[in-house]
Amino acid sequence: MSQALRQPPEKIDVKIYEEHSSPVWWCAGCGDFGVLKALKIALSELGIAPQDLALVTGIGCSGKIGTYMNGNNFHGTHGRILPIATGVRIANPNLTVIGLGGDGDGYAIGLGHLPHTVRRNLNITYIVMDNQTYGLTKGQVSPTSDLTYKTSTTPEGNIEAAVNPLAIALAAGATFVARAFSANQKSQVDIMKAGIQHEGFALINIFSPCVTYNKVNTYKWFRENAYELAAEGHDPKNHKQALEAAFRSDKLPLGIFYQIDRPTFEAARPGATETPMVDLPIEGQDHTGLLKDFA
Ligand SMILES: Cc1ncc(C[n+]2csc(CCOP(=O)(O)OP(=O)(O)O)c2C)c(N)n1
Ligand code: SF4
Ligand SMILES: [Mg+2]
Repeated sequence: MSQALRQPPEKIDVKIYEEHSSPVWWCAGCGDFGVLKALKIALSELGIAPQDLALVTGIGCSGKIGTYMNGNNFHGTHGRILPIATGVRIANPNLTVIGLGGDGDGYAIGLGHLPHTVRRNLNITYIVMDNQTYGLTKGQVSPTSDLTYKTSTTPEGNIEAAVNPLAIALAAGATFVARAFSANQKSQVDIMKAGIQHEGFALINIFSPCVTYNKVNTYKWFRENAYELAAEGHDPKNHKQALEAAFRSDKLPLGIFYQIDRPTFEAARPGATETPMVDLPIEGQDHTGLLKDFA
């Protein structure tokens, strides 16, 4: 359905996302708290109830977010958020599918999945909580760590150039690419709402400081080095401008870099309008071969 024809959503009480959640074990001050809060607000404002949500989470401090809120949570294996989210989305297109994980999960072991999920343009929102380190395993270097960043595995400083996930997504044919900062609640909520409502794959990279291990990319550092793209008249339909913003390194732009319409995988797939896989009867299908191979 086009955005114009959609009925305005009915807001849901944000407290509903706090029901059935487990105690939060993040360090005090962790940037992921800001992401969790913004996500709950975005979902409540969009009127998406927990039972209509599929949260596919990775392994890392960030990946715990799925157990800290109410919704259907698939806590997968490290680096496999996108293939799992793809399966969920294809099997049940009635769910709002949101992938959530870290920079290590998504841009190291899981990086190979990113361009392929991007070019498929499935209706999935992928939120990466980017703290430029491996938080859960005690602060090793990550694919988005700055050059010279010192860790237990890079005692003399990181000598590898960081990956540029936004540029990778843009080059692969992304229809929605954005970046937020976990301490900026209002703009983060707006970006999340736009990404979730976007018809297609949305990559949202969120700077989410690790206060325990990353002593370089701190809240103060982001406040001094990040700025809002919208303030300089950025056109989110302009691919060249989006790429230029993605490659900017003297200052870090925040906001929606790029958003265009392109048919989703679901819409382009023959038979997409037929009964979703999840509603097909299981009787009459022969799974003995599969069971023999995997059970
Ligand atoms: C296949 C596999 N390899 C390695 C690990 C160990 N491991 C767990 S979390 C993690 C990295 C976490 O970093 P990130 O994804 O950035 O999440 P953060 O903790 O920073 O939020 C690693 C390497 C694992 N669990 N599984
Ligand atoms: S180690 Fe870092 S990323 Fe993990 S909970 Fe603590 S502050 Fe957050
Ligand atoms: Mg990380």
